Amino acid sequence: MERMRYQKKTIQLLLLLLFLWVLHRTYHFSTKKLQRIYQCWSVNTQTEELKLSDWFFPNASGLSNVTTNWSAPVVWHGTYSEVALENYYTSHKITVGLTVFAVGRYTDSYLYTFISSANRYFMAGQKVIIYVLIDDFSKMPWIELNPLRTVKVFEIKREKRWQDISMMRMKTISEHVVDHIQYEVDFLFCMDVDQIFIRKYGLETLGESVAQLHAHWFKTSPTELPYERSQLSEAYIPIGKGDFYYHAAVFGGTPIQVLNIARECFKGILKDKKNNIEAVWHDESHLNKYFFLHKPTKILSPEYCWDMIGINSDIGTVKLCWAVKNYNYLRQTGL
Ligand code: 5GW
Ligand code: MN
Repeated sequence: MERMRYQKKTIQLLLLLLFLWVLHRTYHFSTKKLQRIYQCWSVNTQTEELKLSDWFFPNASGLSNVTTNWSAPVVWHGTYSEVALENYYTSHKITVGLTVFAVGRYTDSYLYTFISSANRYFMAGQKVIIYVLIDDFSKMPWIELNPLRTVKVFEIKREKRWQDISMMRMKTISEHVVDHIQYEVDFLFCMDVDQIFIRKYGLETLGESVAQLHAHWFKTSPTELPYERSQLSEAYIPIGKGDFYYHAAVFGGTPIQVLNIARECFKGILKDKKNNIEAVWHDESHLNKYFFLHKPTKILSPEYCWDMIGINSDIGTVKLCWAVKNYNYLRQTGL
């Protein structure tokens, strides 16, 4: 009798474990998901959603054209209230992701400065996960991180053609967003490694889908922009069409939007490859086509990705700048 009861209990326990296992397989629990469910429940008790007018002041800067014709803000230094943004995000905790690729000689030349400057300036005060996609694990530099920062390193295959290194990023990014990034962060940026953060790159840059004005083309009229002009390419934009020329060195948004950007760009790249075409500026041409068809909800001024070689009176406060190619000595000077 006693033995039978014991067996019954064991079976019940096994069934319970099986049930939990099936539940876990089906729903793939993650703390981020549970947090989201909790946020949905508690949405009525929390303060309201952040409105554009709470933090964005287009007239404050004395600049013109800081709102696009589809009502997206073009964020320049001086157009936003850091205090309003920080107040809001104090009660709405977020995690921000940042992907960066380092392949071949770019690892030695740029990765250390990119990560250590991001550690200091990228989303200072917020939780950050930096995703490093590298072709050689052994080249990963040792960097001491500040609190709230995590680095996750993934090994990727090295492409033979240099054009493919930057184009295949789109495929790799989408795979990683699907596999794990979507469960880990609220916003995601994807950046080139050959850049250095030199000031706070903050909450004002976050949005559903974020595009970066290219430092060399932000004053050029649309007809002159270096879009892909061959009708045979998926990246084709007719002369006279197009809004801005965006730089592929920085783009971002929510993980789902980034997934869409990366997937669509990669689709275009593949289709062109099948037709033996390569767009004039590779992945950047396809990114420009994507943002032509799906307007970004936020645009960053060239201060957020500036080429220091150019002198320009419009550029006041540079946050991120292009690294000089082969700028290796910064590593020794310890920036
Ligand atoms: C090397 C030579 C030509 C083009 C690309 C590469 C290259 C790019 C490389 O050897 N290793 C590498 O990791 N990349 C990744 O692709 C870096 O994250 C780099 O920032 C990104 C885009 O390539 P860039 O920075 O050379 O492109 P541009 O448009 O800034 O010159
Ligand atoms: Mn670059």
